[in-house]
Amino acid sequence: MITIHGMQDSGNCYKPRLLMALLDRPFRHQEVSARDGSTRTPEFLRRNPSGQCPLLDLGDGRLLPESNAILVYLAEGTPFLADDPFERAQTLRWMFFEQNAHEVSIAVRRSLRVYPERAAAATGERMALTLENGTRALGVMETHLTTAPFFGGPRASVADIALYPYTASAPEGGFDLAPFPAVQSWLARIEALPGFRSRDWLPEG
Ligand SMILES: N[C@@H](CCC(=O)N[C@@H](CS)C(=O)NCC(=O)O)C(=O)O
Repeated sequence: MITIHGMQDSGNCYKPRLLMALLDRPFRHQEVSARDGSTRTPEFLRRNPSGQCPLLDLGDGRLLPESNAILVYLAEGTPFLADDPFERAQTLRWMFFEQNAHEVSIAVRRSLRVYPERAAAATGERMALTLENGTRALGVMETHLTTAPFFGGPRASVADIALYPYTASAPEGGFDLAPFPAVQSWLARIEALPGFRSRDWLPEG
């Protein structure tokens, strides 16, 4: 049985959980957290030297960190990852965008606002820069979504699953989604997918 080691309220950790729910596949969730030190134990660092979650444990000794790598692995052979090389590359393009331009501003600004232990790092300069960069990333998404219903292809793909969590929680980071109506419609399309679960959902058992 697959185990996903993750923090329940982390968007990066929500991504593989959401894909497994959409695929209706069984898995276990193992809670780990930067706040209780469980991502810094020698045992966890042996399994993932970056000390970060999510961490996919295939149960046969194989381990895979990095949320978007986990999505690509789990989606192989499913409608969430195209076989066509160009469509697959478009999917990866948006997943790289998510890590390079979106997560680093939108998720970071949310964490600076939401987690008290990060308050000291929430300088005025940093808050202004993440707001500017995150708003620009939302604008790039809005432009794309005025011509296409999803990222990476004509149907929902792992690019959409990579982009969904921190876009949905962007208001927690102080981002106003009102100027981005196409992004709001896309969020609603993802939430209407069969099997969709919200971030607070965990598998039973
Ligand atoms: N690029 C990584 C980022 C992972 C990441 O930042 N994880 C955070 C939770 S959202 C974490 O593990 N923080 C704990 C720590 O750094 O100690 C991914 O997409 O998986």
